[in-house]
Amino acid sequence: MERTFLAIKPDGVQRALIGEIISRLESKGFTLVGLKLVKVSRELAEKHYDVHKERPFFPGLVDFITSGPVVAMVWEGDGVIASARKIIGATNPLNAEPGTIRGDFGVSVGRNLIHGSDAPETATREISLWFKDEELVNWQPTITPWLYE
Ligand code: RTP
Ligand code: MG
Repeated sequence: MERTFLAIKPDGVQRALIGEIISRLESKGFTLVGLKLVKVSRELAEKHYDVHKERPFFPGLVDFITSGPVVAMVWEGDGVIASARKIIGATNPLNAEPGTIRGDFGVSVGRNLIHGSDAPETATREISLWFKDEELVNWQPTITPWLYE
């Protein structure tokens, strides 16, 4: 089954939205297979956002991601990469639909609460960047037959 990397950014942690955010993914029917609270190093932040390193917002983004604890997660399920991006909503919370995490809780692009991998290749890369193999748990919830045919 497909896996994605999601991270609740320092603003989501500071605003006490960890439970709310996890709850949305959990009740959708996705399975949490990796979870930890991380004080992100500059090296990890720069690697994670490597694709944006030439962009003007890159230094501020790295400062922000390293400014406080981040909740790093791996979620599993059919189509979880694209579906999690929908649940998260558009990058700028002012453009994100109500009902999405960013649409319901955010007002600014630089404080958009959560990261989600945007494609299978980035999901694979980000999962291995943030987690060791032994930190991921292979399990299936007993409700699986009630989620999938
Ligand atoms: P993310 O990678 O954090 O999940 O966000 P995303 O895919 O929706 O957006 P992306 O284009 O990958 O941008 C990464 C993060 O950079 C910040 N950003 N700031 N000031 C700006 O114009 C600007 N543009 C992007 C955002 O925090 C965005 O989440
Ligand atoms: Mg992105």
